[in-house]
Amino acid sequence: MNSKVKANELSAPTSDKNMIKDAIVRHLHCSLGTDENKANNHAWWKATCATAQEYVLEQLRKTQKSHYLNDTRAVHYFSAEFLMGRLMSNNLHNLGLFEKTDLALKELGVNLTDIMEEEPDMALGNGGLGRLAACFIDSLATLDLPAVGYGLHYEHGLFRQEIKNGKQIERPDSWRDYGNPWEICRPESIQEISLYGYVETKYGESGKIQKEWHPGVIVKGLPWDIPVVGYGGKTVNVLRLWQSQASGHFNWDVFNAGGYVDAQKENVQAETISKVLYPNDETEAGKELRLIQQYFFSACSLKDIIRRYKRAHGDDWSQFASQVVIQLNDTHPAVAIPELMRILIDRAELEWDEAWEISTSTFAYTNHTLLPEALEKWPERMFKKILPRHLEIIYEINHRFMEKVEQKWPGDDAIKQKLSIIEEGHEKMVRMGNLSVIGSFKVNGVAEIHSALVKKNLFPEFDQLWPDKLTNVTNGITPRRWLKACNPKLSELISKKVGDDWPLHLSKLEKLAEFADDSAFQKEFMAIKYENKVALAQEVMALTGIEIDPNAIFDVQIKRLHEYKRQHLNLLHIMALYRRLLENPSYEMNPRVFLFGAKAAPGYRLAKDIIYAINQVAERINNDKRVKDKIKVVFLPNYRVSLAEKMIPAADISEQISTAGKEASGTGNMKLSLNGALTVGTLDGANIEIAEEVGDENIFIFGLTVDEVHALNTKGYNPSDYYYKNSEIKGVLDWLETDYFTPGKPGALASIKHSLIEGGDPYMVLADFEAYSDAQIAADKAYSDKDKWAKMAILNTARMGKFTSDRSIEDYVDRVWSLKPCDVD
Ligand code: 26Q
Repeated sequence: MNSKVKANELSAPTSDKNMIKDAIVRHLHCSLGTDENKANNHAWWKATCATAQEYVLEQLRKTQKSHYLNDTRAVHYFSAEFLMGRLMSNNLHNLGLFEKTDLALKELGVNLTDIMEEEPDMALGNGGLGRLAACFIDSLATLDLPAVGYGLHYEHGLFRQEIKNGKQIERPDSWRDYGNPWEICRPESIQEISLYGYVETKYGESGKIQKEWHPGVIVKGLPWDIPVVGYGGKTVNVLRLWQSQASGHFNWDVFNAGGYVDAQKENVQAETISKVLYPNDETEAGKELRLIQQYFFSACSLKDIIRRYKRAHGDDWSQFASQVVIQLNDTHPAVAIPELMRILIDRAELEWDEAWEISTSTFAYTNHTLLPEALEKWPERMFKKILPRHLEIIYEINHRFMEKVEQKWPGDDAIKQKLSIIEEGHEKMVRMGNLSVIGSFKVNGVAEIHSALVKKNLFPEFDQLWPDKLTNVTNGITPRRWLKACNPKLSELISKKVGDDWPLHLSKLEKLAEFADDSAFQKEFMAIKYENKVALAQEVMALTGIEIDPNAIFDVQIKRLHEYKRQHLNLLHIMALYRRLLENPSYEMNPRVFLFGAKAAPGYRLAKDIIYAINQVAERINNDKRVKDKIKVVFLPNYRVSLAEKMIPAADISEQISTAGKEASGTGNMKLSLNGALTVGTLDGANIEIAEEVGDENIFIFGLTVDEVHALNTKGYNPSDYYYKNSEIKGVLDWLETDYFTPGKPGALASIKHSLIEGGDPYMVLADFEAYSDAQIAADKAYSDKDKWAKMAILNTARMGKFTSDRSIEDYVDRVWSLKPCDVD
């Protein structure tokens, strides 16, 4: 997009505090059947949401009218996950109603920040990929781009984590138990989709082969719309989430065979489809229900898009690809590719080539991982059972593609094997990554290094076949949620210095650099950090009973638990510091609080062991008087978007310590740096671009590079070398085998040592340990110089402009989508 984000004057809605006040009271009375005296916080929250929703729905109506009248091209963001978090604060900020609502409630004797706590997180995602989708739809609406988010209306989002005796327990998440005030049910747009059954081959009049799929089951998809409010409150797009229901079609065959109860059972199964979000758990891979989920929401969404297209264009398919672009968020919705082909060929009766041209001009695919074990594959047998016609189409796509490969590399069977959608082996598998690349017109990675590795290592032959297909769009985050809403004090200070349009034009933060050396500004900046730390300390006390000192360094590692993210590297370093303090009570270091937030996939044993180890080490250190509070370790349970919003503004240090080449991008790294935390990180994912922006002097980079990791692997990596050569490494690893941290249970933490020694340390924790320890010493030294630290923190905030998700979306518009904004009003 050439036009920069337009100066989207905060169109203060023509409402004032008194109207809001009246509306809240009206909703207490008329929607909730209570009154100002009886209402509890939950009722106040609901009434306030309903009030905001009045403004939201008015803009939604205008937006939809405007998109319809202009017959605009739109992007359809297909994602199995949208990690929306709470909506009230964000919607009020984006509508420009936050202050007015705050005042209105104050006059009613109610505190807005208190009632915000009533809102459950909408946790319909695992982590980065799901939150990215949420940031992107915020930016799309903010940039007035016609867009629809499509996903699943899970009854239960990501599990709620409890910690019992140091261990993770999973509990069901119930985000809609008392009703969700933002979502709108749309029974008028129900879709029906088919599953199972068989394919009949028929011969048409002209001798043309026709395929007819006779499904075994039909399931209904009921859409729920969540309005997505752009900043400035003009465009309101929708996030449409599908709930599965049993279709009214009674299965008479089953009934007549005497299986009345079985026929009912089918109803239960239909409703299971959207019951629960799968945690990203490799041990759970290949589950039938997960493939059904993917097909269910992809097929419902495609039908919805086609219904809307036909309303304007009838049976003329020639304009489809110029009106519709579909972005596949990873391979999770890739089955949409054969589904569109099926509709075009079996239903619209187009010729293959025409259908393929339309289809491959419609889809684009974002890759989020290089880890081979995370690339989606489905057993061919399972595919055939659930989607028999789609498997046939996939074979046809593959057959035609193999001819192309033969032309390019005649006689080269190794390349054919590698590029084939079908993986041969004792069990044939359908490779969703290959299908996605072959079926899309663009493929992007999510950070420069990641996209380079996608080209070089993951899909090099595809890059040779289609040199313009693979591209990069570096991830971003919405500054509305991740600075303005979550860090109001810093936001106010920033607005005083650079003006108040930085949430729309994040590069305006650059101006803060002029004040980086200004000691008065440094004091103000760090005073806000301190206040945020005080607030977090209160939260930590309430959640864990652990007392932490806001004067200590707050060192934060918050992300899903995975070996490649190396929470255990952080832990081993904490143990090493503890050891140094015990051996030398005058060991010099600034007091530091290590804060963790992480969920482990329920079946990921070592990840759960690492959580347990963090909690056991915390227990021992926090209660050891000899430490004199120089180290505190806190594991905050149930890390989620709303907890991130409290931790990020209070962080001094951001831990971004993945093995180089493993973290595709990271987005937490951007959020923390934007809020003035300094990164201790490897040259991985977007850390590299963050370092480029903030400058090497304002970040603590350490460890092996991608090339060095590769070289060490080639040479042969032997973790025992580090164990025997570095007495500190040996000390802490051996410590894990004692009962020092698990009284009475020696060996309870041994699995971590074993994974690093006998297990071969696949993520090179030991190889990076010393460099990490040195980086931490450098960070500690820097913190001792208060002015220097303040300057570095300010420069981090000042130089994060690149990482607004508005920029990411503009890159998608330029490099992938070719979209135009559509004015509303
Ligand atoms: C797969 C199969 C079965 C069940 C679940 C899954 C599954 C679910 C979610 C697999 C992966 C995910 C999520 C992946 C993810 O969050 N990736 C992250 O995406 C971010 C946004 O691009 C990046 O910043 C991170 O680097 C990347 O790890």
